[in-house]
Amino acid sequence: MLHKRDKCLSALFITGVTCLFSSMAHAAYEYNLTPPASTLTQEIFDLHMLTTIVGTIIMALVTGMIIYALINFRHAKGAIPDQEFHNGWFGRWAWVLVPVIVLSIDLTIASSASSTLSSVESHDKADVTVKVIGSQWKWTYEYMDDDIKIVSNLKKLEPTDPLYLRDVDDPLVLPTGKRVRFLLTSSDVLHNWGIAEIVPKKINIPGYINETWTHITKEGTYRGQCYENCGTGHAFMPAVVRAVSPTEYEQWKVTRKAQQAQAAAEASADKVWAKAELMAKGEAVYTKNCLACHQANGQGLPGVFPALAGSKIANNSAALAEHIAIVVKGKAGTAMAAWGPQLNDLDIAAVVTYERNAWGNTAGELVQPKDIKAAR
Ligand code: HEC
Ligand SMILES: [Cu+2]
Repeated sequence: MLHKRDKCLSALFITGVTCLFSSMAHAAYEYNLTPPASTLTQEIFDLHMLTTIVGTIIMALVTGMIIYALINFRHAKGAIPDQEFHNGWFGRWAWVLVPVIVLSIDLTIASSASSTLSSVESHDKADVTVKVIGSQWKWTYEYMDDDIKIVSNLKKLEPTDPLYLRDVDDPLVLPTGKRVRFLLTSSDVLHNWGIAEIVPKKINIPGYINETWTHITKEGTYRGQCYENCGTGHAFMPAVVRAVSPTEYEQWKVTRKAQQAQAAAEASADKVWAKAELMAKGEAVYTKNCLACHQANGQGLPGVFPALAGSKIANNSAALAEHIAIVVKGKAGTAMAAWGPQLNDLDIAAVVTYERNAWGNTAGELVQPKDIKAAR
């Protein structure tokens, strides 16, 4: 017959084991870290596996010894504590052996960890350098050796879509098999860029450059997000990288540069645009850059972002200059950024025209690229 205390102990043990296994069942769909797709994240992954395995073995040994002792040396079985333990050879050497074992395990992990850490912090020469700029609430990527700039905005998807809040309109494109350096910074508040499969996250600090790197080993699309709570739109700035073969990357660069050159030529031509053209372009520019704050219906968010529908600037014929000025130069100390450096004359002319004619606004003017050029 079981002693009362033993009954208690076995009940506790069974509850513990049941809890452990039921929580494992819940997490069955995701046991481990995201599978790595770069040399650096592979190193980090291996270090994680090493520590997990060492930890698991130690846990199994210690738990096993405790359980063994609980069962075999229990009072009910008539066990008597060994008063002479410290006088035997094992009792004497245990005080030396235990720290030696612990230290050697520590040093195994530490040497691996310090070599991984020095890889993370390495500044070797890179084949491609990309400046990653965080801003509320999007990522801008500038290729430092090529005249290419990508603005990655959240792609609007239905909540039922598997990629809801995880996809962008224009992802960062990178080659596999090349060393890529990232220079991280921010144009407003703290952001934090990283993508688990290919690059550890690092913080984006305004006025400061942080550096990290990758060497992607597998083609594919990799997704991360902003990891620093950066305001109300924090959840709406996913980071997406499309990794392609070096040849495909070279082709992509050529096409991309041609597209950019065409857009720039279009924007700088002293062409007079018709209302329909400006409105269509303006809506696209608005959706991409302004909608996150001023909202699709132009109503903004009361108390945070002003409504543009019926606004005393956007819907007032006397305030056209003011409207252009706030879009080009922004408003210091508020979330309204200067769009002058980010958008070309045509984009700004189009979006201002759009705002003055959409959502029931009747200010009505058509703004042309030359008006923006004059206001810069
Ligand atoms: C990050 C949020 C944010 C984004 C994105 C943004 N704005 Fe604003 N905008 C603001 C805030 C905040 C103000 C109010 C500034 C102030 O206090 O006067 C503002 C003010 C304005 C105003 C003046 C409205 C009024 O009645 O006072 C206009 C016009 C405007 N924004 C146009 C734009 C355009 C065009 C874009 C896109 C190219 C844009 N905004 C993108 C936050 C934003
Ligand atoms: Cu952010």
